[in-house]
Amino acid sequence: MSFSIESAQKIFSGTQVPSPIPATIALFDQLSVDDKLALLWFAYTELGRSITPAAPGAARLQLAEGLLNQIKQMSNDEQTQLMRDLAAYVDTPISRSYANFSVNTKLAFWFELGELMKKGIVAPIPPGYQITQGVKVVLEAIQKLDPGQQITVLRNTVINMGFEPEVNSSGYAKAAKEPMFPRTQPAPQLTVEGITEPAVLSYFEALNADNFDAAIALFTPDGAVQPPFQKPIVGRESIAAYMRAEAQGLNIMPEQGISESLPDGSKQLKITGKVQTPWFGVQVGMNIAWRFLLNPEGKIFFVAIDMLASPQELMNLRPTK
Ligand code: 45D
Repeated sequence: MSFSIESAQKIFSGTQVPSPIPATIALFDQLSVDDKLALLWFAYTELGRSITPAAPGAARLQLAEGLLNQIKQMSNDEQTQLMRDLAAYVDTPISRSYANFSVNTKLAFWFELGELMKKGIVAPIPPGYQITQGVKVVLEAIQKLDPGQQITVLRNTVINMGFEPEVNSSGYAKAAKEPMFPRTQPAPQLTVEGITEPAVLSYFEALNADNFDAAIALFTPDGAVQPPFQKPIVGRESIAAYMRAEAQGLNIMPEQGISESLPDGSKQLKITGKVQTPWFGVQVGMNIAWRFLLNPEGKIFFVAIDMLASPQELMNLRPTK
């Protein structure tokens, strides 16, 4: 029996609702660079309030520390220029080092920069800045999203910044030593209405314990994970590297699902529920779906993680045929 990732990507496609997130990011992308920085500042002064105080401390800056010290020594004009270069993907040595940071280091870097801006150590949004119509439109689009979608927009704009000489297409190969989000609570006991498949339940339990070795053991050697709005990450090694970098400290709270057996003995499952990121803790619950394809031996060949377009979609579990 042979599966293809392409066909796996399409499972339960009839139950999916288009997400407003790419459209919002497309609006953001059209802004001028100063408008982008201003937009992020306004959005962040709202949303940033719900960043858990413990998170940035736990996500120790590591690689970003040197860069931040360099920035503190700069003049205000140089600091503004550096932020513009990052947001406009200009090829500079700093934009290149930034692009090499892991996602959590990028977020921690901006978090710290935001703190330094508030304290007046790093140049703020220029005092005479006049909000433009474009910025208003994007802010309104962001306000219409649910909180889980709002932080995703913020995150995705931040991780796209900087300059990457060549696109990193083969799995997940960022060299960075990752910041840690230590667990303060043991993994909860899970029950997922409608789901008894051991590999799937073990997958959730392993992630809730940051036990990524246990998680990848549940996959076939050619298995794949497709994160929200990304291409699949293929193979156990790449999945493990990706998860160590990006899945630490998540609270995975699957609620309900459906499971369908296919004629060849494989199974497809769709499960909906909530996920919390260590950055926002209990303050923001993201509405998420997992679409699993298991081989006849019960190993995970494919799992797509989708951000749901609306909370109503949590209930949207009608079978495909
Ligand atoms: O430019 O099953 C300033 C996987 C100035 C694994 C600023 C997963 C101007 C498998 C305002 C200072 C990982 C896929 C900038 C599941 C400026 C699996 C700063 C899913 C930039 C379930 C801005 C996990 C700042 C998921 C500081 C879905 C912005 C995780 C900070 C989602 C933004 C996590 C932050 C998300 C955003 C985290 C901290 C969406 C964090 C978002």
